[in-house]
Parts: sequence; C-alpha cells; structure tokens
Amino acid sequence: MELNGTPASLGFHMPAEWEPHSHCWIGWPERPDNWRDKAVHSQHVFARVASAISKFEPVTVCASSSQWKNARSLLPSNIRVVEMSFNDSWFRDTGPTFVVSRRSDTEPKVAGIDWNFNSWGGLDDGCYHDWSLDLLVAKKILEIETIPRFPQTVVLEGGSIHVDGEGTCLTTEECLLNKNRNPGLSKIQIEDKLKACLGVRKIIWLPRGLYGDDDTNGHIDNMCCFARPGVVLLSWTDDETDPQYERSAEAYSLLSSVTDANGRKLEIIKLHIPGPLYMTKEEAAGLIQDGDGKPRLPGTRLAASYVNFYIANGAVIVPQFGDKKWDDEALQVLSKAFPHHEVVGIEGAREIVLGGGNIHCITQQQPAI
Ligand code: KQY
Repeated sequence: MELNGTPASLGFHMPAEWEPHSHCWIGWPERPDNWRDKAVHSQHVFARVASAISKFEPVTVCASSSQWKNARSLLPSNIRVVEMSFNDSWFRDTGPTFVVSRRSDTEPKVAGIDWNFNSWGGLDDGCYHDWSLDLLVAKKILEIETIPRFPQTVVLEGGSIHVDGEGTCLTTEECLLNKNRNPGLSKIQIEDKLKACLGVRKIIWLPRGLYGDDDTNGHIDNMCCFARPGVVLLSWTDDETDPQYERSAEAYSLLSSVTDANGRKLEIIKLHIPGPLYMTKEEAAGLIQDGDGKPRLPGTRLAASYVNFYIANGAVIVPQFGDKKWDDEALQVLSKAFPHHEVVGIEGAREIVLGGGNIHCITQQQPAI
C-alpha cells in the first residue's frame, strides 16, 4: 500500500537504531565483480554477522534464486532465508528506511520510506551501471511484511543518514550535496526533505566522510554515529600524516560547535580507525573486473572504520579487522559507550570492507511497534 503525504505530516518519524527492533534484513553477497573469489569469503562473513544478530533479534536473509540453497546451508536454521533478486547486497542503502508513528490517539504504526536510488552516483559516477533490481528492494521487503510504503523521488541511501530518535539527523555534505545525487536540490531543500521524511527538526552536516570511502561519497555511517541522544562516536586517527586526520579533526571541530535539536552540546567519543588498510594484489586478482562496476585496484586504501557497527536488541555487532591493537580498543570504547549492550566483535570484516562497506551497510533494522 502506498501512503500519500510526507511521513512527518502523517505523524511518522525514524526511530534511533537502539530502539527495539522486530527484525533485521540482510542481502546475500554474490556478484563476482564486487566480492572476490565469487563471494565465497564474504558469504562466510555475512553468515557470521547474520548469525550473531540472530541471537538478539529475528533475521531474514534475502538471496537470489541461484544462491538460495547455498545461503540456506551456510546460515543457522533460526534465520529465515527468502528468495529475492537484487544487483548487490547493501540493504542499508537499498532497503526501506523504516519510520514509526506512536501517537497517543491511534494504534502504533510502522511504514517504510522507499528512497530513489542511483547506485551511489548514477551512470557517470556510481558503482554499477544497472541498478534496476536494487530499485525494487525496499518495495519487495515492504510487500513481504505488508507494511505501507512512502515512495520518494529524492536520491538517498540509508547509509548517508543517522538519527538520534529525538529530532536530530547527522549526515555529510560530501554525500548528500554531491551533484551525482540530487543536482536540482539546494542544501535547504534537502534539509526540508529530511525533515519531512524522517520527522527530524535539525540536521548536523559534517563536511566529509571517511577518507577512501569513494564508493559512497562519504556516507555518515562510516564516519560518525549517535551512541545515544547527545553523544556521538567519531572515526578518529592520532596519525597527523594520515589523510584521515584532517577529515576527523574538521568533523571534531564542527561537532564541538553545534547543538542538537534539543539544544544539547554533543559529547564526542573518538573511535580510532584500524590500519591503514589497503587492498592487496591477491585480493584484487580475485575480482572479475568486467566493466559494469568501478575498477577495484590493488593498493587502494580501504574505507575501514569501527563506527560502521549495527545496534541489535541488546547488542552491538562490531567489525574486527585483525588489527589487534585497534580491534581491542574499539571493543573497549564501545562497551563503555553502550553499557547495557553486549558488544560482539565479528572477525573477518575486512571481506565486507573490500566490497565497499561494512556491517551497518549490509543490515537494515525494522522497528518493533
Ligand atoms: O553502503 C555502502 N557502503 C555500499 C557501498 C557500495 C559498494 C559497491 N561496491
């Protein structure tokens, strides 16, 4: 069912990720030009992520017809596996952004925003040339769940926004103001869309995302997120010679100077990045570079950060890269930031980074009402 009008005008808003979920959605990786060695390594890591989340909330994994049996065999039986076609498996970006209405005068309701999607930048600058199936993912998920849909014309991916559930949205200018998304919209017009769709009152714009996050043009979910209202976690490096340093320092200074929708100053927690990590020759050689996607070259700096975690019901599911010092530190920082959640590290997250994202990018939470 389609809903007319904007989500906010009908009383909907996007809840914070730490609010209760009924469900988590994940797509199954497959395409050999993005996932090396025909996705065999990434499939094991996706299975690890799905399995970890399923200990805390129900999980559905969507897989193509040719991968359904394989996905079923690699996933525990408590996970539902549904057949679905798509171009790639980034459900944060292609799935619906769920919104809820919890007005005291009516029953609580959930709906999904179906953003327009152009494969992270369209024909000239995007990741793939064909995104026709990705355009249908949100609609398909909402059909499966019989949840009403708010169709949108604005081009936006879920990884480019974070909310605190109390009226504040975090995003980056590098992505949302990029001419490869909505060239006809000004910053004010994009703010108005975010307010109308997400039910927020204030947008905090970081200038840039993570260094090397070129696939997404600097999604916020690799750079900075809320730990709770008034508290943000920021990807950081102490190494002033790393090109990441000036991006993090610039974001730190911006975040120090703003207030949120409720007038609070923000507490900023630094979350040091791993590495730096680079794609190896062997990893690049495992990719079929057939021309539909951007070339993925050896030596490319990987956009790896610990901010790209997923908050499940009672748990935080965190990427681990085999970098002992920063992996351990990330688990410690996040345990302090989320004292009432179990913090679960996922080994081998490098395989997801090699594809261009991380745990947050491959998951999509459906709120409980
Ligand atoms: O949300 C993401 N990080 C998706 C990136 C797309 C990568 C395609 N190679």
